[in-house]
Amino acid sequence: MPEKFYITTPIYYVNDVPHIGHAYTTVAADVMARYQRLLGRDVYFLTGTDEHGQKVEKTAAAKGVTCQEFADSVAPRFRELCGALGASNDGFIRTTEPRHKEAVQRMFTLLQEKGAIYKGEYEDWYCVPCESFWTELQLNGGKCPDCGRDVDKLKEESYFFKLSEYGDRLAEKIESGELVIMPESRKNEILSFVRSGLRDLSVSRTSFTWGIPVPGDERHVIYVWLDALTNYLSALGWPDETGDYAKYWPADTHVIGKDILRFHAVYWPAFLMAAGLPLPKRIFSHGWWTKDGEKMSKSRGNVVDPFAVVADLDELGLGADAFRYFLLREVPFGLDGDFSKDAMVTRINTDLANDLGNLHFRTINMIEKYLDGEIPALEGRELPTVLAGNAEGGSYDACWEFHGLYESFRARMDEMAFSEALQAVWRLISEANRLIDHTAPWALAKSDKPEDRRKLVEVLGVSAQVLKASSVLLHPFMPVKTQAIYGQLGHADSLDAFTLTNSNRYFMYDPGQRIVRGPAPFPRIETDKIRAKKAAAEAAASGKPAPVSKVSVGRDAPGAPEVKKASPSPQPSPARGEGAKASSAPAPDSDARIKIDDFMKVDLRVGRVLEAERVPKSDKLIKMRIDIGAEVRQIVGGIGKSFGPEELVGRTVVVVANLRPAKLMGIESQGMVLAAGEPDTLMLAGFDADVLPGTKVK
Ligand code: ME8
Repeated sequence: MPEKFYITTPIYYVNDVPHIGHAYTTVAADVMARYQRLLGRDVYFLTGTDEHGQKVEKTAAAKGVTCQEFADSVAPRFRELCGALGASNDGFIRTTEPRHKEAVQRMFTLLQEKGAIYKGEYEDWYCVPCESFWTELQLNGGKCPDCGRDVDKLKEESYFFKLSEYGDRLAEKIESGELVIMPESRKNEILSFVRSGLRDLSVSRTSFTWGIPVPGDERHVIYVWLDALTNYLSALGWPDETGDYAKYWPADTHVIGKDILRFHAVYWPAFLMAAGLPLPKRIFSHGWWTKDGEKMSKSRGNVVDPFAVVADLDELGLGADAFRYFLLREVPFGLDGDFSKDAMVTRINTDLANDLGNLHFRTINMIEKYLDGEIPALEGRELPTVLAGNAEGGSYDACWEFHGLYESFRARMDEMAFSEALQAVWRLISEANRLIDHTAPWALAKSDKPEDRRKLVEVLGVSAQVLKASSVLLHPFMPVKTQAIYGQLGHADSLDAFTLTNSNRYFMYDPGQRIVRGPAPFPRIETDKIRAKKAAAEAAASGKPAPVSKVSVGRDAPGAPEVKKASPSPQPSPARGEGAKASSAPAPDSDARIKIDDFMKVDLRVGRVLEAERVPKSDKLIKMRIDIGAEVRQIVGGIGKSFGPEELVGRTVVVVANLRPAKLMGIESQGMVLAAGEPDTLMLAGFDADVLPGTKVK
């Protein structure tokens, strides 16, 4: 029998539409659920909607609909959010469902039977939006300490839960680790709150009606938090203690935002203790997202709509996976983060399009081109010793330590340190890319020496293994894209059913496995193009002429005399003075010599080739996108007889950055790449160590 794993998100209030905060919790819980499935566990992943309470009652009244109608209109949006984000939830609970109402009423009577609830009178300060009572001392300048709004003095008959009796036991359980609260700082916060003394808690209301009635005393509705928290049980069929409840309770992890920690880490375990039910094992409280440095709110109008973000990314061929990756990579889980589109684009372009995208592109293309599409099996060779002795600079040995990677990835994932777990995989991806740079398989492929052939096979075999390892380990984060990469490595099985066991073996290939070519998984986001397109669309809508975009400035100017500058045949390097063309270089004392000032006019920059593709109907021209630090240039070069696109991607080159743009076969070239030699034996100018793109060459 596999071990079980029960994970939950909070149930979201229908009073609000889904926003990035909800998306964040759902994605984090989904990644954990998928990771646990990868480990072979029997997972139950629950999410849902919280539909009772005074706020819902007020909103529904304002809209002139019944509370149920209002809830019915909003709840499906949260269900759709799961779909849009690729969440793999096994259950979705709504608190207006009969199964939930029955469970909440049973919880209430059970607490009464155990003597944990008594009737009394309540008088305190009440915050309507937060649905919380506050003592005089807790108020912040007379306002609600949570939301800062006005509070009202309320007195009402109420049922109370004897929370004050559970403080010591609760603190013990938290201290002993029986109930884990993460991160550590949050645990300390809760411990000091518990130790400061707990007051009995009002668990019923008579001031509104939209809730679950107290059994036998229907003037009271059950406190919305007792109602809401019970969803974690009702979704498993409790009070029936067989079936899913027997299988999955207690929860292994409740994922929540820091705003609702106290309800989960104090009230919920106290209710469960009083009811004689087992406590959840772990509560992880994550941080808060702001937008461009500001708190998100409807009134500010800066709420990030996750549906819109996913739709935009879908249009770019990236889908929800890129959003999921960004959310969990950008901010260490547990800390606060700030959302901006620029940060998201940078993250996606750097990590996904460049690093992982390059490894994918080069591996697939080179195996196809040099090894006839067959993935090397590297059979009988131990991973850690593959290529031993061929290391240059000793940096890429780490590449083979799948075992080490697996251990550190697991350790990070187990503690929900998603960003760090991703960084562990990215170290491997970078090592593999560096390995390709150092060993230059495109050069090895041209050699007749048997040791070069062996090296070629090993480099590409290892690249394929790294790509496979990455697609498996990253599957919980990017389920769609990793499946696509995995499929291109010739696997027909679903990664959803893949089980990781503690062995290196599954990253190895058996002979005969073949590449199945497919589209690039992570197209680069061209912000310039998007802006231009948007401006054109806006202009079209307003009937005005489209503004000249940054991308198109001066490009298509008719008659611009610059064809020569972006000549498809780069000039030979004067420094080397080799070859037929070099012999036509001016004599040293000729008047044609230039002054240093003239040379300094040429802006030479270090560039890194991000993408490369052949220009259709040309055997010579290659269109590249080259990162030159401040921007990405499209450059068309006449180097196609010497290099294939896969040999160029990832290469560091020298770019003439201040040439006027020119068109080659109708395609704009915004600079020139330096190379030397004849068209079919060109060598690219480069450096003997890594240099950052954008660095000036002088
Ligand atoms: O609190 N950044 O529901 P809710 C990060 N119904 N996460 C955020 C966020 C932000 N800016 N805003 C919201 C409730 N969240 C109750 C829960 S559970 C028994 C009842 C996330 O719709 C975060 O997970 O207000 C937070 O805990 C949750 O949404 C609150 O959702």
